[in-house]
Amino acid sequence: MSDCIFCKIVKKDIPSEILYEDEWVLAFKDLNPQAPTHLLFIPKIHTENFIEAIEVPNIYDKIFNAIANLVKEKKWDTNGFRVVSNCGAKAGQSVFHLHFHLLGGRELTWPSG
Ligand code: DGP
Repeated sequence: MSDCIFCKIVKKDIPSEILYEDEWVLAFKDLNPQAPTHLLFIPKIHTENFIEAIEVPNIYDKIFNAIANLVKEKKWDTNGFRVVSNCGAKAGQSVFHLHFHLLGGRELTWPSG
């Protein structure tokens, strides 16, 4: 989508700090980090949210494998990180291209607000 900021990041029209990339998935640092580790994992194909993305074959396998592999590769502490996707404006979604936040590196409270 031409006006989608994450599509522009995929195309490298907007710079980002990329930590992982394959044919389907991109992971980069969140511009407004809420924890010492705060990455966004997105499908390269544009899909709006967690529900719309069910139309994209195997997309969750690809994203969740990318998350787990990166955590393992970076040797990040596996005791205390969170993966979350805000679905819809009422849940705090502000960019309407599916993304999963990976948050870690500090104590995380629950429930979230
Ligand atoms: P959400 O509120 O769940 O839709 O999360 C969107 C996140 O995207 C938010 O934490 C900030 C981040 N973000 C927005 N624009 C940019 C950008 O241009 N670059 C990067 N790296 N992150 C962005």
